[in-house]
Amino acid sequence: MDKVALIIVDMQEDFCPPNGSLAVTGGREIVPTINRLLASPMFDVKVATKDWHPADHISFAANHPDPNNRPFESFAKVVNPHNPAESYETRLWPIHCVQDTPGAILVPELDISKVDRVIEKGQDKRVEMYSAFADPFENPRVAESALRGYLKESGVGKVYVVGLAMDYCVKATAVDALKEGFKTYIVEDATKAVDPGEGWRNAKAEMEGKGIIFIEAQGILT
Ligand code: VGL
Ligand code: ZN
Repeated sequence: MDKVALIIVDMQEDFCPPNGSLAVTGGREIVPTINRLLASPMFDVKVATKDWHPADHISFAANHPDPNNRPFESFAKVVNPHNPAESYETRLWPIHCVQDTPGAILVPELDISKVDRVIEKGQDKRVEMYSAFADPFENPRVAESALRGYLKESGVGKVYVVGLAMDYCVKATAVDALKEGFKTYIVEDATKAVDPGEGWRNAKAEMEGKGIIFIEAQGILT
């Protein structure tokens, strides 16, 4: 288990300025750094993930009947389809990353020729899914994931997580990676948060508290 993986989370048009519906400030600016990481010989396995929602996905404010629901601002109570006694509060978003739409493509500047595998997530309309480790029934967590198996079969012991967004899918993916037993790093100049400032600081403190290590790209690129 001495192999090293780079996990590139959701580098898609909808998460990037200038046209993304859920554009993360500075989201596009991290692509050159991610491409430098992709070119580095230090990574044995390189995976990119895509948020890949059906048009009727539960995370879109537009799909909730309450007319007061606003993207970014509102939260909704969502029932776990596998355990109706269990429900959770989830933040509502603009319509984003709908399957086979231009907003769902990986940004063309990303050097995907160096990516070994692309994993799609968020296909089940009934569940929000931030973690790339999750299968569609993950949130709340009730099942194992395809990414985990792929990384374990590849002999990976250490993962570096980059991409968008630091306080949502990057965080959830890193937290799950740690739970799965991988030594987990975040390359902090290769990720951006939906809520910079306090959102970033809180997410970083939470992750560091769990044992996720924050580093800068120059610290690992030779
Ligand atoms: C994400 C919000 C909604 C992410 C995905 O990739 O961080 N954020 N869907
Ligand atoms: Zn999403």
